[in-house]
Amino acid sequence: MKDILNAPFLVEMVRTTANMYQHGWDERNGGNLSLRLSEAEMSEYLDLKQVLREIPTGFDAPALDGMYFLVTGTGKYFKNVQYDPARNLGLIRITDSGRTAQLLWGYSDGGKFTSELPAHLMSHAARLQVNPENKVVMHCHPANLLAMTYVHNLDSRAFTRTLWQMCTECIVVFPDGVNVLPWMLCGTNEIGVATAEQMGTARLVVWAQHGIYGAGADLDETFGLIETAEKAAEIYMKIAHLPRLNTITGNQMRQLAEHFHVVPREGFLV
Ligand code: 2HA
Ligand code: ZN
Repeated sequence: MKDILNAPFLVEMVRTTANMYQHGWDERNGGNLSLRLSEAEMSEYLDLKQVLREIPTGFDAPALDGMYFLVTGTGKYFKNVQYDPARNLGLIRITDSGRTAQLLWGYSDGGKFTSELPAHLMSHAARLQVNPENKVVMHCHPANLLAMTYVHNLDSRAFTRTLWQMCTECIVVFPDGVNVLPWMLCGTNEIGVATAEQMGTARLVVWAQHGIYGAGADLDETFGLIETAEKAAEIYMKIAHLPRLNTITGNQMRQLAEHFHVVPREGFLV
């Protein structure tokens, strides 16, 4: 077997968590990340028949039975993933209608997956229905998006329109917009269900006064999605208290959508 620490998916996961930390999105144990893997990707690195431990998940996710995920560990710091991936990450196979996670690698100090596993797995299931290529669910605490949830109307359409107005590229990068959830208790099945429901119509879901969830086909794309929304929120927080003399108009956004062949979320532009 080849060394899993050299597997492209693991290298990319480590680089992404380090990068997220460096962006200030994942203080202390903040944030969590899951990457769906195929058997083919892992077969050179792991004996998939070797189950180290079985860990109950506490919820149902029948659509994910038999799927594999590389997931950050509960209580672990993104800052440290690069120094000890086997301690801070775990590779699990979902079985038993989603009720059990079979640990195949990682969580080497006896740990387990993130407390936000419900939001991750339910979001994976929701995004897979929209896009079978979806592989990533990413959660973090970017400062400007968080700040914005204290001073901006939390209506998803209003929030999206403001972000779209802040940088020309926004409507092209996330034409589906962002959905915003009011403050809810984190780490629960309830916030998982609510997040997954919102993931049906957008790849970005803001948790008011907490952070953001992003979903995408790979780590790079999902990182870029959150990075773009966070940049827009940064502009907003720089200008919100100043008189606005100029903006990106609806007509200009329509030109962008047409030119870059994207379809803005129904009803959000008008
Ligand atoms: O502890 O970010 O939402 C990690 C979190 C919880
Ligand atoms: Zn969080």
